[in-house]
Amino acid sequence: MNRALGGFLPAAAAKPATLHRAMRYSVFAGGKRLRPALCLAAAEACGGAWREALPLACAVECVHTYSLIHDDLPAMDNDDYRRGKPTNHKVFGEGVAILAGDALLTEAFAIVGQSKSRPRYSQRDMLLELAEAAGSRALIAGQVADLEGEGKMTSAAQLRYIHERKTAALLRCSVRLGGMSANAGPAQLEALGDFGRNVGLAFQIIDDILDVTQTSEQLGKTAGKDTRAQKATYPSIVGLEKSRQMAADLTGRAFAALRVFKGRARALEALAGHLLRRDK
Ligand code: GRG
Repeated sequence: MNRALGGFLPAAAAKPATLHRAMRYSVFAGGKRLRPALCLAAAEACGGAWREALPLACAVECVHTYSLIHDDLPAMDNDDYRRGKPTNHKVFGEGVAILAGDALLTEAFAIVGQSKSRPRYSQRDMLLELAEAAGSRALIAGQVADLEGEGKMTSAAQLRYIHERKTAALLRCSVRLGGMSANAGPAQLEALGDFGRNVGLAFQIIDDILDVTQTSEQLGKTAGKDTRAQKATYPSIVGLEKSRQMAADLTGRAFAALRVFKGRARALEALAGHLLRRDK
């Protein structure tokens, strides 16, 4: 993944070097590469070769990294640490951090534009898949609802709205793009979407749980931030135990969605299991 990402991104020395260094700083800051892993595993589940899914996996990671850089900005979550390192704007300044995020988002579409069409899916289908997940009705809608909800009473339904968009949309897109790279049939693509959505929701609930149960050192980012920002989280609305149960139920639903792959989705199963057990 790192080699492929390094190949797609402009070299650090390419002009404007500050911008390209800033883009690379966050892309190579030590993220878990969860979305790319899901993308490659989905391609394999559909009988495809993971190499064919690499460009799409890189594109999703670029969108994800852009969203983290912008989320950390003073105007949004105002965070000093991400992935155990100072956030992009702390190192490069706010202006360059905003532009590095913009450039990564744009680069993502350029990368999809370089990937191959498949018999069932054109490049246009793949571009639209990513655009929908990253756009104003999904990822950005979730971020807006999150911003507007700070300090206000939030219901469990509103929280689900936020998580489905802010977190689950890009995870769902990752597996669907992996499936598209393998020319997945309609039932397989539907199953991958279902899997991605449930894993995405479980992932976010676990993220909320870790925010209140782990230290900043363990997480590599500021722990306890949600509570201090008076952000609604699953633990704050339904409690820790119920949150754990909900994450386990969602993971169970994600596993159930994989039945259609008849044992060929082992990597996806392993990833979902790992997410439920993770401690950072
Ligand atoms: C700025 C449009 C815009 C959106 C920001 C990504 C995001 C939306 C906010 C960051 C805060 C947050 C809790 C988002 C939910 C998704 C999530 C859990 C991101 C962290 O993903 P990981 O753990 O990160 O996969 P790494 O660093 O491992 O890649």
